[in-house]
Amino acid sequence: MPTPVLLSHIDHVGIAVPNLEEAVERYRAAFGLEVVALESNPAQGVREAMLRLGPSIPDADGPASYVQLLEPLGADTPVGRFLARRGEGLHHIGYAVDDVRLAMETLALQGVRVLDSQPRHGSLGASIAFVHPKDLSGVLTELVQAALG
Ligand code: V0V
Ligand code: CO
Repeated sequence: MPTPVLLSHIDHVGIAVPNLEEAVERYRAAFGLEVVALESNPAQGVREAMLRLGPSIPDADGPASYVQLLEPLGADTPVGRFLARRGEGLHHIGYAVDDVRLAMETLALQGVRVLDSQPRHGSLGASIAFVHPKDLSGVLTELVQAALG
């Protein structure tokens, strides 16, 4: 059976940075982007800012997408290790899915390594799961099911 289309659009690009406030200011100055959410996620080891692109009226012209700036909460975290190894830069791509559990199961059946056994809590109330970069052409990939409403 062919795989159903699982990804609807790019929800966010995650960028690893050593200093969140400096990065927010740089993106604000460069592009005029504004922070719509600033959150700490201890389970993921990050403090992060979501900067919204696209329509100023959400959903008027399609779904919004975001730049997600990520500062590690410590050296021994995914983003902390990434910064030490590679320096700041593109860390992951988050794709919007309608059903994160269906996407996780569909990938697992193909032997693609889904890093989470259950959906986890993500920014803006989303349910998220990560997929190993080595199984997707070197790109750490996040499945994002947006919060309802
Ligand atoms: C590591 N590698 C990467 C990578 N991080 N490749 C591409 N993109 C990345 N971001 C490569 C690394 O170069 C190594 O390849 C190999 O993977 C193992 O690296 P490692 O140093 O052992 O790294 P670890 O221990 O951090 O493990 C890597 C994984 C880990 C991807 C398994 O970072 C992870 O579980 N990440 C998922 C959670 C996460 O990233 N959370 C932060 C974002 P070579 O050199 O051996 O070839 S939180 C978020 O986005 C939220 C909350 C949200 O959107 O709502
Ligand atoms: Co993310």
